[in-house]
Amino acid sequence: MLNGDLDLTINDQDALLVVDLQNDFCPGGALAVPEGDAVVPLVNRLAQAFDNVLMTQDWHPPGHGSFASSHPDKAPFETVEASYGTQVLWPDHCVQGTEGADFHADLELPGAQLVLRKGFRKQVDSYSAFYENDRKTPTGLTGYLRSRGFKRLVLAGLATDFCVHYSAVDARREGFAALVVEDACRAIDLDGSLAAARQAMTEAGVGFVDAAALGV
Ligand code: VGL
Ligand code: ZN
Repeated sequence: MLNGDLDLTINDQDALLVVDLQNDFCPGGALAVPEGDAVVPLVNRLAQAFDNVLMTQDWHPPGHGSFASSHPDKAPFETVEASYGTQVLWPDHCVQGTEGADFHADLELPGAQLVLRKGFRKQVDSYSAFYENDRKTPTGLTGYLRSRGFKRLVLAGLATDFCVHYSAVDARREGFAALVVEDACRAIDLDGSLAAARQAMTEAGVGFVDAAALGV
């Protein structure tokens, strides 16, 4: 682990963003991330080290355009050309109001200050907590973080190569420092997506640490 000149001291201008720690992304769920549930105890401990904890919740209407079931003759993990570009098709997951969309039962973030729901527009997916997959429609997170005076986003959760990746890169694009706590994330790793995500995050100036480096 190369920490370079990363600031490893957590301060009140840092926000911890806990990404999509929901049942459907955990073993037994509809879009299970290998070992997705394994990060929950570490995320709980991390949260205690931060004054500010924010969460995202993947939150799709039934029949969402990112579901393979919405496309005749398509199977999960194939792709489709959406109006905004290539979209991976997923098993139905995180449908609004279902148990699969609930947060993992062992997640203990009583002080979380924001739950940002994303992916609620039927025809547009949203990996990033900042911009939907058309890369144009904002979620409002930039304004929230700016008006609260945050300077850095520290990311944990699921999945490293999709929602964590896009959120971290967009945080940089919006002018925030971004730090991914690698051992508090797990990846889907579809066709080399983890390696590609690491490279994209590195090029965007995202830092990587393990929780221990932050004293957790
Ligand atoms: C995610 C695929 C589809 C994620 C969400 O949270 O990384 N991945 N929806
Ligand atoms: Zn989703």
